[in-house]
Amino acid sequence: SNPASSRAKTFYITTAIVYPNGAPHIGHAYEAIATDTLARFQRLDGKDVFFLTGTDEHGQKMVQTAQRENISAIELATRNAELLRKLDETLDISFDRFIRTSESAHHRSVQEIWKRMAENGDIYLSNYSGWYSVRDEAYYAEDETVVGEDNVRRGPQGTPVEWVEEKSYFFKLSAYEDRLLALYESEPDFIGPDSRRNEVVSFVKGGLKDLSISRTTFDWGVKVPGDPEHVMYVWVDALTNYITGVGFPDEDESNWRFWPADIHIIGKDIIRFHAVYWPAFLMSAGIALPKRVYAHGFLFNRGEKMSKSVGNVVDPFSLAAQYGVDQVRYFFLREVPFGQDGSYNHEAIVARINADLANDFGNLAQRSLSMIAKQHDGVLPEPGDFSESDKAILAQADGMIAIAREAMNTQQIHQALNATWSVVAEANRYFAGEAPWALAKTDPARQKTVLYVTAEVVRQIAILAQPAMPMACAKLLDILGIPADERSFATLGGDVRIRPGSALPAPVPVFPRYVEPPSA
Ligand code: ME8
Repeated sequence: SNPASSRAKTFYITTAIVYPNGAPHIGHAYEAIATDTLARFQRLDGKDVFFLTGTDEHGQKMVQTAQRENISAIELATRNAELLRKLDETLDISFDRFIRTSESAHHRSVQEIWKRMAENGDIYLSNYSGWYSVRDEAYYAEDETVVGEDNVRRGPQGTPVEWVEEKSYFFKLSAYEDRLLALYESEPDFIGPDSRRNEVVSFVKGGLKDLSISRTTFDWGVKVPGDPEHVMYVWVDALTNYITGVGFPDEDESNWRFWPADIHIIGKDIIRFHAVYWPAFLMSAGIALPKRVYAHGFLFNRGEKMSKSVGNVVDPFSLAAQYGVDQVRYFFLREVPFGQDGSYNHEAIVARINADLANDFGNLAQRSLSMIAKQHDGVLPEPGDFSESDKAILAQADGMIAIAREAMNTQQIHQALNATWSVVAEANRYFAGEAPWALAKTDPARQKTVLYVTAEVVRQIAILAQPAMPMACAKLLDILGIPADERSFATLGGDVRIRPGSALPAPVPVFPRYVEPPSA
């Protein structure tokens, strides 16, 4: 037999890399949680997954913030990169590699992609003059900017722009217009969701100008090969992290097998860099293109943009501490259709915790398991023949995985959870309808079947909800007596059933209600 043919299919997924110019915020937490959920889903579904995340440490924004704080750029980057790693740890983010663009391996990788683009004839030296937003680290055409009532000229994301004139290397982006349009046409899934795809296509159809890709007014970046007076434009450096992360330029490194990436998860504000510049750089360097770029929406606190001046910046560490990690993960994933903007507030979070988790899923598990504990000495009873209602609820549970797979393959995380929670609701109706507490006296054999069927449905829900809520589901699967090596999606769909006769550990509540702390 050929060992290669039995090897699992690879799945390479990335987040955007974060500017470590401040402490990580809720938008960063949101992107990490969603990407982690997609990664965990594929792992449990049998893929060989590589999940990359990290920090984007160079550029003018970092230099300016460091100057304001009177520290060096590397000190600023290190401090905030450590905070981001701590946040990832707190939120159970299962990354395989955390990359920092200040690493020497990354400098080497970026210099190599530059050389390949130059060898292809796509880089030339000239003079740049135009508008630049330090906050977006982006160049804008004059007609993309407007002067506000405050006399400040701003770019399309609302950040101030300044006039820049300097000697600069350029990338011949204009030469890639037709090839990019052909890419969007032949690979309709390259950009998602559709609204973002349309935005990119019309931007490219509007005409592409060559892109300034080096700066000489500061030196915090990757040096241009052969011309160390220039550092590379931070986006050339940043985008390249996705190939450095799997070993570029060492194409015989074992992780290189993960390239091309299956998906880059990013926010909607940086779609242009990922869906226009990045494929053009890769085409120029002769490197395979990622299969898909998916942009999520922005989060708003009570519908308002989070900003330091408004004072509504919520610290993701305190959110996790207040509500619980799995609760926060579940809330964002279920509440916000992935790809759209979303809003969060205390009442909405508490409603999800108490309704979906404590009442619906938590109670179903707790009531059935404590009946098994008290009335059956903690041993999962042997079922009798299945009735029509048993078969109906089992069929619903068996059908979840196919629906979830389809939703997750198009990043519709909320739809996978919706489908799962509709089975939670069905299972509650089944449990209430069968009334096993009454059957204990009237028909004990039937009660055993109902408890068995309920435990099997709870098992499948808990297995399928692991990507969203890894800790809580692990705890629930522990008290269902499911061994660690029987928690993958291969056990879903009805081929495998929970085993009767096993002694279960004492049930503990997994989804407590949120109770308001007493006010001071
Ligand atoms: O853009 N809601 O870094 P970044 C949801 N370094 N997502 C948000 C958000 C919000 N309020 N605010 C930011 C950068 N994000 C670059 C990326 S990738 C090669 C380089 C998202 O720290 C944002 O859209 O400003 C991006 O995907 C990520 O957080 C990092 O943002």
